[in-house]
Amino acid sequence: MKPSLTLAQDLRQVGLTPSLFITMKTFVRLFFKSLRLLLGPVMRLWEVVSRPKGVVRAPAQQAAIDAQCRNLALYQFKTCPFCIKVRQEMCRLSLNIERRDAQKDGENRAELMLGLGQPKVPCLKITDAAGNNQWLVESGAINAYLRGRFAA
Ligand SMILES: N[C@@H](CCC(=O)N[C@@H](CS)C(=O)NCC(=O)O)C(=O)O
Repeated sequence: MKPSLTLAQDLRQVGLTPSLFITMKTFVRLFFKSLRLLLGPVMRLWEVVSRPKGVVRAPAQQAAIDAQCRNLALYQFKTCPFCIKVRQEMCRLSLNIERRDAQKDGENRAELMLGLGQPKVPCLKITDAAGNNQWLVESGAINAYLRGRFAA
């Protein structure tokens, strides 16, 4: 990235040269990327180990809930702790909701950007009978919605 003239002037005011700024930015990006690479497998393992037991329903009741879940989709990142929190709730409530990776899959990310206007996850896409979509964010709000709609 080539800093603009005004940015370069702003940087000089705080005692940074453009090249030092770029070096620092690259270093910070690398640091967070390494952290994600290291913590990712740990988070995934923790998710598997702490996965709650799902509620067991009569087959007809589960089939009815599965049908309702077809109108829902969770946009998520694999190792985002807030997404894990929602996935754990989905397991607890035995909800077969489609999970869409919005981190690596460009098509899912584009859909999320179009619907929500920002790449924020977790995000639950709720489609009503008329085909209208609601984009629900905040893990706590998503879990409250799922519990309110599906908890026995
Ligand atoms: N308070 C929110 C926090 C969600 C959040 O911070 N998500 C991060 C991923 S862990 C995100 O969407 N970041 C946007 C991005 O990385 O572009 C919640 O509970 O859902």
